[in-house]
Amino acid sequence: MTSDIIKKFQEAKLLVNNNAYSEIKGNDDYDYLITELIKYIEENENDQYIITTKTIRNYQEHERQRIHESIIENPKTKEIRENLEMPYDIILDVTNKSYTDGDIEDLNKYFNNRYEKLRKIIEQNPEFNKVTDIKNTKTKLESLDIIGIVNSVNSTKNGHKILELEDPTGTGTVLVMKDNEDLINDCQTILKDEIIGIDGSSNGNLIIANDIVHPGIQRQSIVDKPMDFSIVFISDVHIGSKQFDESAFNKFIKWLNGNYGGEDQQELANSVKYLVIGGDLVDGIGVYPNQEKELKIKDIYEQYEEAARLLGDISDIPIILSPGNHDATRLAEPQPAITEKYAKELCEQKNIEMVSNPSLVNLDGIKVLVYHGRSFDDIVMAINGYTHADTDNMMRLLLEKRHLAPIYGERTALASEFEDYHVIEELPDVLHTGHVHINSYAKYKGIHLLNSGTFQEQTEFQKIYNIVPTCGQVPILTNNKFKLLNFRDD
Ligand code: D5M
Ligand code: FE
Ligand code: ZN
Repeated sequence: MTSDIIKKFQEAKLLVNNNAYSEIKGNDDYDYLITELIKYIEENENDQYIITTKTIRNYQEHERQRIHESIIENPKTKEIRENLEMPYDIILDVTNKSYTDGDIEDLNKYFNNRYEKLRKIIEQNPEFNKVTDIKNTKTKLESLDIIGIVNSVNSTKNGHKILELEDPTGTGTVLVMKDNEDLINDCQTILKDEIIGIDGSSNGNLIIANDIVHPGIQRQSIVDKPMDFSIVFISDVHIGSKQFDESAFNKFIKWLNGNYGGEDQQELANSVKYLVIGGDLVDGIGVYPNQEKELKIKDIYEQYEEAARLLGDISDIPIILSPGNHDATRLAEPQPAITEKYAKELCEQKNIEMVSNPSLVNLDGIKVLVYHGRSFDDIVMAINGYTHADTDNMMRLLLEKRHLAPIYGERTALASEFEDYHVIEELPDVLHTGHVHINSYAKYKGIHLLNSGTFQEQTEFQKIYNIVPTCGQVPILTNNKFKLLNFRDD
């Protein structure tokens, strides 16, 4: 039986050898590939009549070159950018600050540091300054303020809530009465290991809560910082994955270079001064069981080479590149920046600034806190009714808790450093996250909360979890306004 593949080539007076046949047959969309191959041969290798794997390589290289040429920067965009100043500085990067060898002593130091940093922030609350040590709450006290780390949150059979709090002097049990609806509601989103303040009284045994105080945001009047340019945010590109949507990514770069979309879109592209990448640039290897089957590029070095080839077309705006859980760096957070060991070409690209996860950067006056967002997995597990699509709510919570990954010891591996770098000490203008592959935008107390989605189509794993990614949609902050561009055809 002659296969339809062979037939199609025969019609074009072409033969196909065994290796090329197997390769074509293994392609998800071989009809398209055959049509393209025939076209390529007619136009470029007219003297050939046998298709070999070399012909396929030649075709692929030719395609790459064609796409590359259509992507190269528009002269107008180039001229505009040459006249723009693009100053930036890294306010917080933990890459070379990591000293842990992971013993228990470090863990105590780590939690003490978390406690001290957040206590200072809670104490800035004007109604909260005379803090009682928890060890001194075992007598009757009409009024007290304590600050502690949450060891546990439980419900009683009568519908009250019991919080176990700990400070460096001891532990205490806090009762939240069920008729205090606001507080009971607040308890729904309190997480293990976060730091809170309690305003209340003590009956000598239990502390009765009047109010729960979060570190939160004390800013009184919030005004947008001046911004007459645009910042583009992406993450979760997953280069190397079979599901990486290269066509959408190429269109994105083409747009960034002023060569895609209408006049408005070109104008928008011309105003872009920075690109921030929030992790999972590549798909990595061995990140989850059986990942091999989902990989188009099975070698980590080659994945970063491919990333360098794709990002190489963005040549004259600074790219801030922070890692995620699929990147080749320590998995435990804070994750040091990706290094030359795995990503030589990217590190050599002069407009790429490798930073840690998390990190805080100042882009011409706009402070961006970049955090990949692994802790969302833990928050989704811990809070009833939250899904991976609720990043705007989860980002609000993180800001109220002033901590990027409150829960210790679950899916988010946290290195027990001497210092807790996930505490949000300095408030940003933008909190940029990724990881969930679903974009979102909200503004909260003057801070832009932005999740940048993905360039990876739905994977088998995500099907099981019913995670529907927003693939190829790119958020942009332009003059303090949010815009979303779609680079998918469908
Ligand atoms: O994450 C891709 C998506 O999969 C994102 O929505 C989070 C989700 N995800 C990743 N790991 C887990 C685990 N362990 N449990 C539940 N959901 C998860 P990515 O980091 O790109 O693989
Ligand atoms: Fe991802
Ligand atoms: Zn991720």
